[in-house]
Amino acid sequence: MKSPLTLFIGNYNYSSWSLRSWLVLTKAELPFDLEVIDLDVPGYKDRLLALSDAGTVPVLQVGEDRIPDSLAISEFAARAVPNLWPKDAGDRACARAVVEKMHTGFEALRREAPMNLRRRTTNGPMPEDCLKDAAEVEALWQDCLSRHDGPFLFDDWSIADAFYVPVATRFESYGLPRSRRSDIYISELMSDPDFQDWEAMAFAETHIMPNFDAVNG
Ligand SMILES: N[C@@H](CCC(=O)N[C@@H](CS)C(=O)NCC(=O)O)C(=O)O
Repeated sequence: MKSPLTLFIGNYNYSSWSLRSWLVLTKAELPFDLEVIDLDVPGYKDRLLALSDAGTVPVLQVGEDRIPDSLAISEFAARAVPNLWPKDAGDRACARAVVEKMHTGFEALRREAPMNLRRRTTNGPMPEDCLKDAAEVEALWQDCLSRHDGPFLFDDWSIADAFYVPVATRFESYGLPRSRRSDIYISELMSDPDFQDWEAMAFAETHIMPNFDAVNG
């Protein structure tokens, strides 16, 4: 039977915003159908623009309505499953702030180290502005982790962790320097069975985006 929810995503290997929404819906245990749209192939933008004015994925179809944007999709899921955000009001506010920081910031890290799950490179030092962003991410993780017992940013898994999973993969893909504490957190995120399911789909997928594969190559 067709589910009332359909999540439209980009390629498993490259689409970090899709991964975030997929993880949130998966953790919420909300049943949903999935449609993958190959990015950067002829006609792909028209397909995206037919789904939303933004012309981006992810998009969640809910009956007749469509929700574009990973954060809006996360908020939709959290209305059905409130414990996707931390219970404590202060923690919940902080979690929203760190999600917002990821949603709008760390531009150099996103540009210079795009998510590319199949990628493993140690080709020399990454650009200075990218390393600066990575250090800022680490400081943010350190701050959250030091105020909680772990293993996640706000103790139990939350939307905040979903937003930093693609960042954790960038540390792995581009060999970004990190502290022991960050390394433990990254390992925690990478060993999550749901993430591993997604990663397996990325490894099985054959679509290639040469421009992304060439960044800092
Ligand atoms: N703010 C949006 C960003 C979405 C976004 O930029 N998605 C990328 C894929 S990860 C995309 O659709 N790109 C379309 C394109 O490259 O034309 C969100 O949080 O969902």
